[in-house]
Amino acid sequence: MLSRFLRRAPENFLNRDQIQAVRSGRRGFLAGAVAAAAGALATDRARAQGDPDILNLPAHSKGLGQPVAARGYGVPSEWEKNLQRRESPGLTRVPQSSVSFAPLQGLFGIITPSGLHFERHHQGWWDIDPSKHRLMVNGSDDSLLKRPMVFSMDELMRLPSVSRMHFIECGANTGMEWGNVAVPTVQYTHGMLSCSEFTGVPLRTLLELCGADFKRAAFVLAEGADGSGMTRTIPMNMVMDGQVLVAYGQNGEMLRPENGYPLRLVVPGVQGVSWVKYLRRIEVGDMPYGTKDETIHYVDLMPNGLHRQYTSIQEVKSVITSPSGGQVLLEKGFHTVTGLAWSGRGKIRRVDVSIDGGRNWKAARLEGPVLSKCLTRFNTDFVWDGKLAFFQSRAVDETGQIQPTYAELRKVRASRSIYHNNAIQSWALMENGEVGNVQLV
Ligand SMILES: Nc1nc2c(c(=O)[nH]1)N[C@H]1C(S)=C(S)[C@@H](COP(=O)(O)O)O[C@H]1N2
Ligand SMILES: [Mo]
Repeated sequence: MLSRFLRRAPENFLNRDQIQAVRSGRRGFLAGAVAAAAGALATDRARAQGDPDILNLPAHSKGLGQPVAARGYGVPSEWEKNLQRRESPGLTRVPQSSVSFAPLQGLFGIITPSGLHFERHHQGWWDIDPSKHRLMVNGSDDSLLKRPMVFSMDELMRLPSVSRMHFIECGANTGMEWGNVAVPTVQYTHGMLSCSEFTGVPLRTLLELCGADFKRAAFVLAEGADGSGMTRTIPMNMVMDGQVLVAYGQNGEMLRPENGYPLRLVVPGVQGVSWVKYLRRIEVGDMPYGTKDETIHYVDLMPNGLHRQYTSIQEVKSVITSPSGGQVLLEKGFHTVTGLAWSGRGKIRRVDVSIDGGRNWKAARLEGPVLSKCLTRFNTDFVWDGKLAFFQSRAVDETGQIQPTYAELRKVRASRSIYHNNAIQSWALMENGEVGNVQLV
């Protein structure tokens, strides 16, 4: 139950007076919850002896519950209503070309429930009739691919499938932080990030079926069926190792419409824009295509004034999701600090956590499983003495890449970027228990 108080969304902030009321009124309750969870505090005897919530039998212990299959498709508890994808009003100009952020502050483990998966649409989402959906595979000329083919969903789903757990992160995730505007919560700083088990057919299998000339074909173009004209170039070497999937499954069921139903590309480790949704065409070519979304969007303005295009790998990154901005620690004493780490280059090797703004670091526990190009959950112990603290996490991946500080990142990238920010995030824990977004220089 302690997490109930820690994991409050911004819409539900308490003001200082309310926090004080909670502190004085429910002290015993909170202390007991911590003791049960962590075994770190003595049980509050007075509470155990006098709390009506344990002494009185509630209605649900005395009557009949809901009938079986009252809901054909299950939904979360009424009590969890506040955990929602949310839009940032400041970012939304047109509701069809927008983002909803995943509520990272309230999630456990590494899988994002499909209904909370972030959404990024350039032209709105569709619920496409799968019986009418087709995938065409062709070559930019006939010598690059011998047998152009058109697949129905049924034909694709009869082919041998694989299931893999991977994160997807929009290249613009954490973009506002370049400008140090102190976005209030982790939902809005890092919530263009999700992780699912995806099921589908390796793109390589389809290209083999169609007789692609793998010696000359160096790139593929992926095209979506929505009006955004979402097309991206993907290097053939990524396809050849079998990791790129033409996916129809997400967390054990079909993709959600918002996430590309009935077919999307999965490009592990690569920024979200390459994971083309409503996938309708793959073209094999011998050079990069230079489409709209790789020339005017998702490019990085470098310090020397040049634009960097075709950035694709999402570099090693991590963030503490609890405690994080907008949450309030109601009690001194034991707390668990937890967060997520990921790298587009492979597995997470280590995550260090600092509570003093990066002066001292301690290796966190990796909860496991630790998978390649997948979110990794970490946690560590924290005993709060009521003083100001600065939380940071720093991830290291299996290739030895270390997550940079803002000072290090800005040295290489300057500060006019929007995209590809993997800097170490800092949260300040104030003496009144409130946690806020800060950048330390
Ligand atoms: N067809 C199509 N594919 C698309 C997009 C889109 O608007 N249309 N958005 C891209 C972007 S920018 C991102 S970050 C991811 C987001 O995937 P999600 O909405 O499933 O989270 O999808 C990518 N694929
Ligand atoms: Mo994106």
